[in-house]
Amino acid sequence: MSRWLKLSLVALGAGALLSACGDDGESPSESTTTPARAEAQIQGMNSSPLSGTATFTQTGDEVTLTLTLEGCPAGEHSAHLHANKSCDENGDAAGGHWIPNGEGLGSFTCDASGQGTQTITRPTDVWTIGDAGATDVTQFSIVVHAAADPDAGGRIGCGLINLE
Ligand SMILES: [Cu+2]
Repeated sequence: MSRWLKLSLVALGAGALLSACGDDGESPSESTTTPARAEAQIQGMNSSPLSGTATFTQTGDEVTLTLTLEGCPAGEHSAHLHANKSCDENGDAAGGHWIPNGEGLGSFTCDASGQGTQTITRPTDVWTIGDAGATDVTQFSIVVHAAADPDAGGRIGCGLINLE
């Protein structure tokens, strides 16, 4: 979080410098805005004690997802972006995968203390944050499964991806 803040401040500083040096020829351009950020609070589904956070941050032309879980059954799990932005009905309302047969976030392991993390980076061709385009992750949900891919098993966690 503090690293993010630092980066943002640096970006702001650079922006200020640029505008200070530039002549005002270029209208208030798309002001190389503060990089977008989105977050999902993962809640346990189907009586799982799982909880956690999925954070998407954009740096340049890449978006990085950091998934941090607690209360996660020890062993291998998988997660995906699902097409519907809903976690109703124990996560079933999230529907199928966004991008059929795709947008798996890989398999990862939760340790004996119930903690697990996964970090994935995709180019902005695939993921964007809050631009309302077809690749905008804030129109989806993230679902954590009981087992690893490809037979991911039941839905033990779900969160709605919201713009921060
Ligand atoms: Cu899934």
